[in-house]
Amino acid sequence: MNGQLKHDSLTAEQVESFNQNGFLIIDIGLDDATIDSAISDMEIAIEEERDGRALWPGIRIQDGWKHSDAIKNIALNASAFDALAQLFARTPLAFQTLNFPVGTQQKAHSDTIHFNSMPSGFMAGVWVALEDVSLDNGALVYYPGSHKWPEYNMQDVGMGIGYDNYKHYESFIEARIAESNISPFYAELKKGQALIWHANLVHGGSKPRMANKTRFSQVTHYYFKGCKYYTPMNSTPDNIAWRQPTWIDEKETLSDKLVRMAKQQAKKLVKRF
Ligand SMILES: O=C(O)CCC(=O)C(=O)O
Repeated sequence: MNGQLKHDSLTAEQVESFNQNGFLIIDIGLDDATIDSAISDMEIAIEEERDGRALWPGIRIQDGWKHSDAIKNIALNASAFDALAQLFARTPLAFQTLNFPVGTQQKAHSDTIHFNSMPSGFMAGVWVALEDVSLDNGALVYYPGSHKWPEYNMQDVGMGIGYDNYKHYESFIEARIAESNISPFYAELKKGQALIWHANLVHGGSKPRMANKTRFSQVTHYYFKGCKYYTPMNSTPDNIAWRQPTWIDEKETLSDKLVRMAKQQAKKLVKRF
């Protein structure tokens, strides 16, 4: 991300609300052309993957920014960077994009099980609606204030590390939600709006009320400068699974960029004919 970051783009009330609730909804000024291109790049990627099948809840495109300028531009959106810089008082570093064509129905979790930092908590997600989102097409669901809970890991759950035990983590979080009496909120965002979540905010994807409706959306994950990064799900106190993230704004060589653009154009042409 080039250019100077602003540290005053949010009001004091917005910062306070983020600190209290663990999320903030903002407008990040995306233009329709960028959103439309991101969707059309997603459609190409999905077509390659789905092999005639209907769209299914778990489908997602990971790191589409490597192939799509529009997805990359959303990940590097200046308003999102300014807001994150102000909220965390460090320089944000985008490291992963996920694009979803339909509601995910993902169970409630905190991103701190997947991504954390030392010092802890310097991670955030920015979830962008690429079309209007409602309960009909499966809104993001979140639990305000849950970012103040402990950062639960596999040792808290009483299980060994690794994805095989992730379902036990999900049940553990479900039980914490039930005890907490926190009511779920649903992010019914308008196209172009963004929801910033704190790494420890419990969130997931609600079940769409209507089948076969798209819910084009993108989440970008950010770490912050000056930390070490790791994967709690695969870590024990004695053996930390460190991450070496690839930052999204790392420069591409000109030849790589030309090859990538040529491939993108070829795919668009194949799709058209
Ligand atoms: O988009 C959704 O429905 C949920 C996404 C989510 O939970 C995540 O990306 O961590």
